[in-house]
Amino acid sequence: SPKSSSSYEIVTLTTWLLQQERTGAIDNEMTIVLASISTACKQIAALVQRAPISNLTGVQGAVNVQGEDQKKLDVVSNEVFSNCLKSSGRTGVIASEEEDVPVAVEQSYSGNYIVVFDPLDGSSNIDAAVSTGSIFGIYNPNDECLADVDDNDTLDSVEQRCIVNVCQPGSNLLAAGYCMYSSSVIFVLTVGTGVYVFTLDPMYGEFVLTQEKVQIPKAGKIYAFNEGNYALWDDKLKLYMDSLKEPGDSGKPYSARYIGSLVGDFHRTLLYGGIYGYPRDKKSKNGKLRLLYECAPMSFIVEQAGGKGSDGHQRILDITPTEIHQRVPLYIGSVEEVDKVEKFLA
Ligand code: AHM
Ligand code: MG
Repeated sequence: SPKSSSSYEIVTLTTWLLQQERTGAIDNEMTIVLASISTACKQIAALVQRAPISNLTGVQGAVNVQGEDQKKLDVVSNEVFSNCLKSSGRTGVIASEEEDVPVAVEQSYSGNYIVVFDPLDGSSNIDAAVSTGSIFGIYNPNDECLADVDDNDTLDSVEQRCIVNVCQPGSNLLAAGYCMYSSSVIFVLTVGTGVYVFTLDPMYGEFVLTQEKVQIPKAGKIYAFNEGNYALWDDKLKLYMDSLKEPGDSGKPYSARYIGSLVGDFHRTLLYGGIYGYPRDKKSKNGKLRLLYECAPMSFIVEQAGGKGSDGHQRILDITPTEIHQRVPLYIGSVEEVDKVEKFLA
C-alpha cells in the first residue's frame, strides 16, 4: 500500500507529479498538462454525477464526424477538456473523438505537447448512471509541428501538418491515462514508470494515490466482449469464444462481464485479470474502437502493467495511424489471455 507510516499523510496527484518531475521522468511542462487534464476530469466527474438534475442527459441533436449521435454530455465534456488543455498553454495540437480534425492551439507558451483524447467514452451509459470515462494520450510534437505558422500557410496546410503530427504510433506515447466515473472516481496514469491509480477524495476534492506500480494478473478467467455480434464474427473467433465456455479441468468456465464502457471494462480487467475484446466483424471491418485515443493509450497502460494489447495479430503500439479516427480491432488484458486469442486467430 502506498500509505506512509503516518496515517495522516497522503500523496495527492499534485505531489506525485512533482516527485516524478524531480526524478526526471517528466518535465515541468508535462506536469502542467497532466494537472490540467486532472482538473478537466474533476469537472466532468461533477457534470456526470449531476447530469439527471441539470438536464444533461439525452442527445444534443447533432451527429459527429463518425456518424454517431452526440450526447449532450459528449459535447460539454469535449469543451471542458479542450478548454483546460488550451488554457494550460502547453499543448500545441489537440485531437478529440468529438472533433472532425485536430485543432492547433494558438497560444502555447512552451511544451507544445500533442494531446489526443476521448472526453467521455461509453456515453451511451450516461442516462442510466452507469460507468463512463475519459481517455487521453500525450505525444511529443515533431519538428514540422514546431515550425511557426506564417502568412504563406493556408488553413488546409496547417490542418494537414496537425494531422501528420497527431498520427504517431502508440510506441511514441510519453504519457497515457484515463479517468473512470463510477462508484468512485478513479484516475489511472502512466508516464512510463509503471501504472499509478488515484481516487478522487470527495472531501478534499483531490486525487489521492491509492495503488502504485499496478501489475495485471498474468491470466484471468473473465472475458468482456459484446457477444451480441457473435453471428457476424469470423469462424476462428467463434471457436475461441466457444472454448471459453468449456468447463475444462477446473469444472468452471470463464465468466462474462460487459459494461459497454471501455474504461470500466478495462479497469476491471487491469485489476482482476482477463481479457477485453472488440473484434472486427462482417459489418465493421476494423471493429469499433479508435486507435489513436482509445486503443493506443489503453495499450500503453496495459503494457506498463505487464499486460498486452493486440489487434489479434500485432502489437497495437506498433501501428501508425493514417487517419485521426481510424478504427482497429482490440484484444487487451492479461498476457496469457491475449496470447490465447492470437493463437486462435492465427
Ligand atoms: P463511444 O466512443 O462512442 O462511447 O464508443 C466506445 C464504446 C466503448 O466504451 C465500449 O467498450 C464500446 O463502445 C461498446 O460498444 P458496443 O455497444 O458495440 O458493445
Ligand atoms: Mg469513445
